Amino acid sequence: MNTKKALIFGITGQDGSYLAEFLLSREYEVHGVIRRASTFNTVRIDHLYQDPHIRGTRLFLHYGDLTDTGNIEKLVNQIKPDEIYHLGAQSHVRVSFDMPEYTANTDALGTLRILEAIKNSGNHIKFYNAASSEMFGSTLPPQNELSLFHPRSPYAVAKVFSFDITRLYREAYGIFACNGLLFNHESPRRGETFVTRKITMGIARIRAGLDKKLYLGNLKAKRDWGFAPEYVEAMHMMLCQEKPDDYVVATGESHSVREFLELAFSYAGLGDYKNYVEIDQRYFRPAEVESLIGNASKAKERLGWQPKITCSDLCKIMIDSDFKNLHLDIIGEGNKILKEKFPNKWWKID
Ligand code: NAP
Ligand code: F7E
Repeated sequence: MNTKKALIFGITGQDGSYLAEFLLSREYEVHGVIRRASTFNTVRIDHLYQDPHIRGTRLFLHYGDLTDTGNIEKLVNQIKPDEIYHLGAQSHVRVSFDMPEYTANTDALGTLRILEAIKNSGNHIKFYNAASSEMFGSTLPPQNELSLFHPRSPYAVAKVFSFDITRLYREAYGIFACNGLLFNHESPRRGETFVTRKITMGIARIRAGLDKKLYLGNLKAKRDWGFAPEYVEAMHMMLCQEKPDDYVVATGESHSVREFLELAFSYAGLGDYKNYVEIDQRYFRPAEVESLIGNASKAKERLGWQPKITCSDLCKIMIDSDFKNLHLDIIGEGNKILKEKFPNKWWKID
């Protein structure tokens, strides 16, 4: 059998970890780029790690960084992947206001560096770029592939560059390059400072008696929240098409942060969130994206992609997981939903 090789930038992140698991389940050889850090940053992929000395190992990790052109060129030339999934980014919107230059270097120029490496290699490599619904910014919902970009953060501006440069390399050099315009997607592996995970973890900590309050920013903002394992399958589907293209991936359902809070506190049996939540100005952004609702009709028609998990399901899945992490009795509806909706799931339940 001819094993396909994938190279993942951002393999240690939420999406990278699920994508690696998915591709390994499809018999791929998976190479991932990790950053050197003084503490271990591989916690999301530790369950996938295989000793490279063992025969048949299909997961390989390489040190690298999106700001290091020579390293990227070397990895692309040495590994000779069939597919590259570019999921690496400084992905926190609020932090991008504190570190705009670093965010642009990593998220915008990082994409260009990979595309140049692909072009210069002369190899036929399919490329997936993680664009973002944040690029729509203040464009009114629902948003689809034809909606205007009006970015509202240094992160979103950098992603607009990454989107445009990916499309340009497709049109100018014939590279099989796709942009996924993914709306927010969450999971038990979501970074702990993004709002859904901050809420589900905060609730678990309150239930465990570790915290009394949860401090948040703008509760009015609306997001289209989906389930990350379903979204990484869409990335792979894009690279399996005959022609490269750009796709919105979303649920089409939108909720405010306040609604997510109400769902979460009610499921956890804590009652009114107002008894626990306080507003802290530090979590507001200099410019906000008020409302995102994705129209994923194109992904449905052309890729056959359709999500199964609703926002309420997601909230239950994440709370069950965070209760388990703190050794609390879990409520169990989230785990039941996972079993019912994914009898053949390919990822480890956290
Ligand atoms: P994430 O959990 O924050 O993971 C980001 C990954 O990028 C991590 O592996 C991180 O490494 C790596 N990284 C950061 N800076 C890097 C650098 N300078 N060089 C190399 N690697 C670097 O993000 P995610 O939620 O999985 O999202 C994956 C991608 O999709 C990102 O590009 C994000 O912007 C985009 N996106 C996400 C969503 C969403 O809702 N999740 C929606 C649309 C688009 P460390 O682990 O070492 O930090
Ligand atoms: O914020 C509000 C905040 O940080 C969602 C990234 O994956 O998705 C993500 O970006 C909303 C915003 O996600 C807090 O103001 C209120 O309106 O969870 P978030 P995000 O900014 O939408 C997109 C698609 C990406 O591409 C990004 O990489 O929640 N909010 N209070 C808060 N947000 C945070 N983080 N913390 C709060 O305390």
